[in-house]
Amino acid sequence: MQKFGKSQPVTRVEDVRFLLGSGRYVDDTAPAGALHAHVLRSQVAHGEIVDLDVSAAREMDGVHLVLTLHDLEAAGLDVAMDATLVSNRDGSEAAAPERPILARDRVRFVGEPVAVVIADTPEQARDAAEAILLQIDDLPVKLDPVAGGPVIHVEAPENRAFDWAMGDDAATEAAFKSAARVVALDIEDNRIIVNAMEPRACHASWEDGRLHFVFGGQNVWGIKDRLARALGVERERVHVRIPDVGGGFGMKAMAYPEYYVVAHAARVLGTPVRWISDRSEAMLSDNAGRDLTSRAELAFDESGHIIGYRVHSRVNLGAYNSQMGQPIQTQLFSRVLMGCYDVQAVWMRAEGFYTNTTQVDAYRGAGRPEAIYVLERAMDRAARELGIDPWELRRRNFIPADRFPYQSATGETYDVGDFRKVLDRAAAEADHEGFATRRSADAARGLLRGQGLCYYIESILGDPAEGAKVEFHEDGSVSIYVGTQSNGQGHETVYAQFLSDQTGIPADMIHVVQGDSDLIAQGGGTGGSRSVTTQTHATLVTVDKMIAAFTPYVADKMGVDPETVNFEDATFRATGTNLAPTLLDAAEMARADGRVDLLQHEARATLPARSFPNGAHVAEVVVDPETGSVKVERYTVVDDFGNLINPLLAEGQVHGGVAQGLGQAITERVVFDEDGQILTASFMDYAMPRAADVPMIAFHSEPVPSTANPMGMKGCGEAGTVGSMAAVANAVQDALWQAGVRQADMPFTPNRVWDMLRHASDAPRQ
Ligand code: SMO
Repeated sequence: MQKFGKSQPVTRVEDVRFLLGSGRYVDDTAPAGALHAHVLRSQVAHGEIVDLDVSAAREMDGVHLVLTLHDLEAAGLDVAMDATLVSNRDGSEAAAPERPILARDRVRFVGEPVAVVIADTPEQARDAAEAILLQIDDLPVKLDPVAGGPVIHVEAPENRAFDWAMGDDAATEAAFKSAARVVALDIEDNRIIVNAMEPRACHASWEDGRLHFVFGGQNVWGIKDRLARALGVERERVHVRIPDVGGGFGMKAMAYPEYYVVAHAARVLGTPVRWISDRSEAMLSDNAGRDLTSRAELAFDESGHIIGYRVHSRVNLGAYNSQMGQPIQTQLFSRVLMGCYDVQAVWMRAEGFYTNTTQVDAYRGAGRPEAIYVLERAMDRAARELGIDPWELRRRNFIPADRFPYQSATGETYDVGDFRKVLDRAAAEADHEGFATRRSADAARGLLRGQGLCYYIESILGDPAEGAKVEFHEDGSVSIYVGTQSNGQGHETVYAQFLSDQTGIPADMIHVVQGDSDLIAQGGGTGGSRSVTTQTHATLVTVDKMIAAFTPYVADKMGVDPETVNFEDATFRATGTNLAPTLLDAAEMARADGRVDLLQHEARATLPARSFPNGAHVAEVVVDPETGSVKVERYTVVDDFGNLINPLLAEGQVHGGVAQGLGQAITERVVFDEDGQILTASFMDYAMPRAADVPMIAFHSEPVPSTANPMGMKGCGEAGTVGSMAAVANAVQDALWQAGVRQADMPFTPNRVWDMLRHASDAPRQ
């Protein structure tokens, strides 16, 4: 069954709903009469709670309940939030200090939840929260993520959560010893706030001893398990739903304290309870992204071939281990440590530190953008220091197309790739040759133009297994139940399109069902660019099973031997009969015959291996040295995503991903004052990229079909972010190099760029 050639740029069916304002997000789905929760948060970054008195708040108008950690523990909740840990390089375990649902004795960041008020109206809840007496004795604040400083957790006396390493230390050391040239660079990867359009929200109600919990997330089953465990109820008694989601980006993949408290409050009160974060609250309490500094070293032989690579990162985890905080800048970073280059002597070390800041966790790409950012910034620096053209340096070190499958130094099996072909296409599409002319034209006007290249690779992550169920309804429509979760990416369109391609069932007759733990028993959710590949794989296996199940039935109807029946061009056919039923026809007959077993088909399937999206991003920026302003003027992407179901939606994913990486590079920055107060907790102070900041992004596909799955797909959800940070930053560094700037770190806001230029004015020019 080879029908993947049907790649069509179908527009998104769900956009009608979203663009007309008829999307139904979490807060739109709260039951009438639900009470409102408001969270009292710490206003200091570090301190001992010496008094927490909620008695006045409990007496306020409209207040039904006020909860502190003490109340949760008295009710028997398991209040310790879980986190995945890594091992230290000496074999010991990483630090695992408790992260309680609400603060216990101490607060460790501004925005940490301390108590929750449940009242009739949001205003009453907020007023009552202000009536809570919370007295905190300040402690010294630690913001700089290096060892030492005031101790945040006794479990980590140096504030070091982990000291993790991977690779071949001895071989890498030997490579550096024998190197003709070594290039080193320190690189900052700035903290960002995720800023989903829809802030985090949830509501909970209990009926007949069952919890019905609705939230904005990326997976219903993970939170189902967590709520069951924390609240001490059987799994079967927890029902989780996710309605429309206004952006997840990894930030919404994780559990948060509010979810447990709202579920518990609804149980205590016997009334539905709802909570929605406001914007500044989100900026204080949502998991942040990135926030690490790295030293990268590349060892070269005399011909410009890399013979060794070493990275040492210092990672700011924030105040607590978030759910995936530890693995991201360690294990996930290491997956693509050496990118697309043929180097085996590699070593990385990552130290994670606690600070009095909001916890840091997954942000679109989760470790892969960070790794590629370090590598591709270092490659550009190496090209300069070695006097080799940056495009040529990459070509020279690429894993050649005839070397696949390729075992990477960090244990990944890259299935296929043709990096040189993709890069050549990028040179043509970006008019690389014309750059020198454009640069001279700008120079004549006193402007600095720079070009930046990033060649990225990423691996799809998450559970390689996924399930699908197809159900035929009486009205002739079909439902497909999926275990992945759209956060706005267009899954409804793509999954219907794929099932239609495989079966001939018209796409507009197919309804995609997602995000309901009562309707779908198991699933992997969305994250790590896994959705389309795992979900279509499960669909493919389900369709095969469905056709096999229908074949004997249809053969019987046709009066032919089942061996002679083929499913082709959307119909069952056999020689010796004029009957050629479609699947919908066959389902209708089966229903009439009472063959209910033929009306539902389901299967789970596990991807045989991971696939590796890769591609080239080329950015051109213009810097005005008078003002420090940076304009991204041209942006070209050539991606190898393997086979595409819907090139239009893949392009949309790239546009969104590039906008996020570009935002981090030129506008977004989290600033703390010396007391640990976030100075950028509103859109007045935190600059998201706007339409005028983002140029038209030219997207091209240069597919080398993956051999790791039957669809030949590679995944595309995070790739735009992975490639864009280094492309934009390399372009800015290229522009500023002409003015003597030798250390250019994101974000390239006008003020920072102007400062870089001012401080470079005495530096020798090249
Ligand atoms: S940052 Mo993602 O949801 O793997």
